[in-house]
Amino acid sequence: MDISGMAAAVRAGDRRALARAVTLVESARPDHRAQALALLDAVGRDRQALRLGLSGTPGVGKSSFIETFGLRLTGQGLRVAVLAVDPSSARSGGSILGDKTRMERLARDPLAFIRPSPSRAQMGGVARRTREAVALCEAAGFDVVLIETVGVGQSETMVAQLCDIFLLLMAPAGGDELQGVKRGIMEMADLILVNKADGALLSTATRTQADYAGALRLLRRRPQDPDTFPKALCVSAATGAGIDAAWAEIGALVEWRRENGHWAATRAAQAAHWFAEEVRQGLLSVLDRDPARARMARLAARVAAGTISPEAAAAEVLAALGQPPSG
Ligand SMILES: Nc1nc2c(ncn2[C@@H]2O[C@H](COP(=O)(O)OP(=O)(O)OP(=O)(O)O)[C@@H](O)[C@H]2O)c(=O)[nH]1
Ligand SMILES: [Mg+2]
Repeated sequence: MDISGMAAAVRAGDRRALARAVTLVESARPDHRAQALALLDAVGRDRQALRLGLSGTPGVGKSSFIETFGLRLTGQGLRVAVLAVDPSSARSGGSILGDKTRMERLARDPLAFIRPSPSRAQMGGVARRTREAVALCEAAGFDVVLIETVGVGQSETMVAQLCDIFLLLMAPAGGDELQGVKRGIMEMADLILVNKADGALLSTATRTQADYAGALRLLRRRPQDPDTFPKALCVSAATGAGIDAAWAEIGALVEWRRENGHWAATRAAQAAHWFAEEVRQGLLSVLDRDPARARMARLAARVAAGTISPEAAAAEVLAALGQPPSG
């Protein structure tokens, strides 16, 4: 494969080259891995996009929002990349079909690039693939990279760790449902967007937005926020209401964070996090390969049979890896 040619094409913003490049970083083949690292090195890290995370439960309107919001941005001449991150088990075939039709216009827009999530369930692999896909989109000169994830499990925490601004899309709901929103997820949000604020749902959406605004005020203040953030707003992916206001709020928050050093500090902290995480994953992967894997299987049988204690068996595996038992 001509890596330097591919790198040049990605840097020139060629979307087909970008699609091939993302396929390369997604590949699990060891020879592809080496090429992927060479490619990432060749495209450089000198360009930055605004990384927007977007999360929300199935059916809340993520795809519809991305279509409306993305078209609004491309309408201003901005180049928008959309990456989806989903633990594959959370995806039904129906939603993938739904995505295609709900983002049809954005998918055809020459200023947009849409990449559905790969069918790989393992979270560590997905996190790395997404980070590398983001880096490729930045190298390709995209202004905004939207990272979408469905609101289940660890994928939200992962996306929050790799975006500059985290948007939480919510449905209009009664007070009881609001109680059910996990605090940890609320704490990650920079903006809560109550979608479907249109037609018969408008008044419920407005009440829901006020409820979330109240709930956000009860959370501990974060250093990376100006006084008025995090915020809750109403939007409608269907009518476009509130979409410009949401973009303006994002812009204001980005500007404040840049001026106050939080933008760079957050990116630095995220890089440190992923560095440690890669080391951790790399160490853990040793256990999935022989000889450790075979040794563990042998010892597991003895542990189950009660002929060796779990602790002694673990110490034996660690010793074989040259590690003292952990204290
Ligand atoms: N009234 C109204 N309906 C909406 C709006 N946005 C989305 N919907 C509808 O809500 C349903 C789900 O929308 P999607 O955009 O597919 O939602 P999603 O969050 O991408 O769903 P998954 O991909 O399954 O997680 C569809 O029937 C949409 O037409 C909105 O702003 N107003
Ligand atoms: Mg969708």
